[in-house]
Amino acid sequence: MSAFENVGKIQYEGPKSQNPLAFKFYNPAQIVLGKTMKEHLPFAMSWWHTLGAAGTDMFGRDTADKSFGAEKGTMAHAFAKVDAGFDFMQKLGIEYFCFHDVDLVPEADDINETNRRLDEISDYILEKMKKTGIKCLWGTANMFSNPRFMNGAGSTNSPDVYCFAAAQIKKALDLTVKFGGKGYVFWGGREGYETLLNTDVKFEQENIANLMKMAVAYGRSIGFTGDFYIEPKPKEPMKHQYDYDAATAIGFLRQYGLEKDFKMNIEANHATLAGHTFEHDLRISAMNGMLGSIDANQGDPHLGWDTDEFPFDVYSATFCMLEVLRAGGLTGGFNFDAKCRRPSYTMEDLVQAYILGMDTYALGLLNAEKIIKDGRVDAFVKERYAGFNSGIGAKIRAGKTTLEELANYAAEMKAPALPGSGRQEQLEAILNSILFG
Ligand code: XLS
Ligand code: CA
Ligand code: CA
Repeated sequence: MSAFENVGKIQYEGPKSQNPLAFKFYNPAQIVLGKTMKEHLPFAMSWWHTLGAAGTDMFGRDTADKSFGAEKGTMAHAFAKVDAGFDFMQKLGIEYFCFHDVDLVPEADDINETNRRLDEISDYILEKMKKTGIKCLWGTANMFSNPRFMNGAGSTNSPDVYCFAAAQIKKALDLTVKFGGKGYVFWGGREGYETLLNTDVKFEQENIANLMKMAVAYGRSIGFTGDFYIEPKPKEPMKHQYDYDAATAIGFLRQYGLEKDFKMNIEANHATLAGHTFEHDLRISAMNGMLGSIDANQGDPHLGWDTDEFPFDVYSATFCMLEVLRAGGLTGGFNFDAKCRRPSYTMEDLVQAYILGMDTYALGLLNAEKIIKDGRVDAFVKERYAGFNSGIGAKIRAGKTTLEELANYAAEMKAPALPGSGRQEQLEAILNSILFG
């Protein structure tokens, strides 16, 4: 019996519906700016949170039952998770999933046995994919849970551990290719440091870059044509993580010649942990041609850690979708790297959480469409820089000026006029009238 036996296929019922098991805003077939909502919003299920996380925190054990009728830590449980996961995705109309290697099977003491288990489960997953049409968004290797990675994976001080990281990446890439995954993620959870007293940062970063180069070479050799992603995060579990934010990660990729094979996987909660807005990191990625995929979740401004909540903040989803639409869409998708709050422990809560997330992004998309069609915000930004369209401004933009020439220009003017109001409050009011007017 499936854990979601009592849940039927989730349907769109419209904004007035009071049915907690229906979409209010996500209407897959609805056309928005020439594409269906489903095409705009390729949603993915995170294997780890959805089928694994059961509420354990620093102070208490599981509240949810994610045994799916089998004993945890066994292959029977791994198979039960596949059945539950595909049932769940089908009921919600979710087209993709994302996984870490060790989300799929219990890790054995011997990596050869772990790999054998992965072969077994991936055959079964592949069968399910063929039957249901569900696809893989991205795969990754968990290089942070096992104690061997206490000092990092690519950044470890141990060459032996480095080889285990390589072995896991190789296998996770094999699986990603087997599933036809669109992307492969590097999230450097333990790639960072606690104190410079014991750390050679340059040495560690060079080793990480080498590992990534080997991953690209291997991936391309087995037919992986998708994107590699870095998923930035400033801290947690490490005090300082190397992929602090999009700007830092992009600089790293360029320094080591990896920028052609990589894009960003931007997680909302990680951007805010870095002291940015979500849309900031999306903009930085997009303007560098590196906006690949999104981990759709949100943090809590009152808590300083990675709470991985289901997205509920419609303003944030709106600003996100504005960036995504302006960038021409994602090559990846929207992965709900999110978990229910600990007291929301039933399977129905999980279904409702995904409905909330999907509805929030549908609202974000609809709002972004309105803002773009209204045009006032875009027009203001264009006008704000219009001084650079002619005269000395145009010459500056063309890169045809010298510092002396500009200094002489300034001297002749004696003092410039003020540069024009930023009109932030007016723009915010316009936004509200577009959204709620
Ligand atoms: C943890 C990360 C992780 C990555 C994949 O904070 O979000 O789950 O998405 O390793
Ligand atoms: Ca997170
Ligand atoms: Ca994530």
